[in-house]
Amino acid sequence: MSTVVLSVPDISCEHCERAITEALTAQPGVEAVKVDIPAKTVLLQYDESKLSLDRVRDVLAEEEYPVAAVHPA
Ligand SMILES: [Cu+2]
Repeated sequence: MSTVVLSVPDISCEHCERAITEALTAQPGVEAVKVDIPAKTVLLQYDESKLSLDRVRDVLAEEEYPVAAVHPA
């Protein structure tokens, strides 16, 4: 299991939180998603054998929330 913090500058409200949470939890291997609206970050816990960070970036880009940076948690 890996945990990362994604910086997503376009997060602004609870709608963003819901859209991101739903998009990520629909992916295989996602264990936990926690959106921090004021910090504009997403804490993501996932199984790296089932999901790649490239895929995570693609999923969020499709939702119009591009990932600006990825930090180890
Ligand atoms: Cu929003």
